[in-house]
Amino acid sequence: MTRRVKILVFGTSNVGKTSIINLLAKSEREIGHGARGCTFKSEECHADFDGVQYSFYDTAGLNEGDGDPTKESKEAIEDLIDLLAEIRDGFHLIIYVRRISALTKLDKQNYDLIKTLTNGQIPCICVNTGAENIDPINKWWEDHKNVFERAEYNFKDGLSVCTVVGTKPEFERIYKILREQSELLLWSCIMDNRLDEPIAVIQKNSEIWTKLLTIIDTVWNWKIPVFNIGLTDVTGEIRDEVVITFKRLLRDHNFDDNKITKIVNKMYLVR
Ligand SMILES: Nc1nc2c(ncn2[C@@H]2O[C@H](COP(=O)(O)OP(=O)(O)OP(=O)(O)O)[C@@H](O)[C@H]2O)c(=O)[nH]1
Ligand SMILES: [Mg+2]
Repeated sequence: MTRRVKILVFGTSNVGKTSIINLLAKSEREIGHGARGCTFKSEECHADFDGVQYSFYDTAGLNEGDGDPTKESKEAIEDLIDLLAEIRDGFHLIIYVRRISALTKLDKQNYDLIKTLTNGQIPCICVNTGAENIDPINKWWEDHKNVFERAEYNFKDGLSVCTVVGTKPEFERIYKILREQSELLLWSCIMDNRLDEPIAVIQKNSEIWTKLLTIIDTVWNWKIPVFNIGLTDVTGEIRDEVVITFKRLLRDHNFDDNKITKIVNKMYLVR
């Protein structure tokens, strides 16, 4: 068993990713109050439970692409790339966070994105926030998990929880109890489903390119030409060509030259 269990917390903006980490790590990181995203940079947050040390990686929310990525969505994807490149050993578990609601296209896009990135190898649990009116709290997941299965999600497990903090003492009295129940459910689900050893997200070979293009395509709906070559065995020359094309694509989407160099170097240097 490795020393620190690493958990990637992923999902669209404003669904409660930071709130979940605050609950588990007993931290007070800033949470969102409006329509705008709140976490813009991935952050590592430590927690201990049952004698085991955990690192949670809070990510910036990824939102639906409309072909015209905003500054925030560009930064979110760059930041995710940085994080994946940095955490070379990989992760023991992914927590996919969403708010209780009907499944949307965006849910599926984000799920497919994380599945593609991880080759489907790292177990992923689905945590649905906003269960304050459900009794018992996990009933929503129990009642709806087959909906996810039918829609071809492949979660190892899931939960419905409440992670909100009350803004008034009379609200907080109730929310506190619900958060305590949620915390126990979360830890038990994490312990049941995490790997003993991490799996690296980005492997040594240049499959990274195909993955990265898939990410960009998924997140921003960019129209990106498919490279029909065996990217796992590309020679230096072809690889250089891929890099040139990739740089051009980033430039077309108004990334400045420093950022482009930074991203390309990051991708190239991974392992
Ligand atoms: N009703 C309800 N609101 C919640 C729950 N969990 C979080 N929230 C609220 O949802 C809003 C967003 O929470 P955050 O934890 O900042 O969400 P996030 O996913 O980290 O958001 P970004 O960093 O912007 O991607 C805040 O106003 C929270 O109070 C919950 O279980 N129930
Ligand atoms: Mg956040």
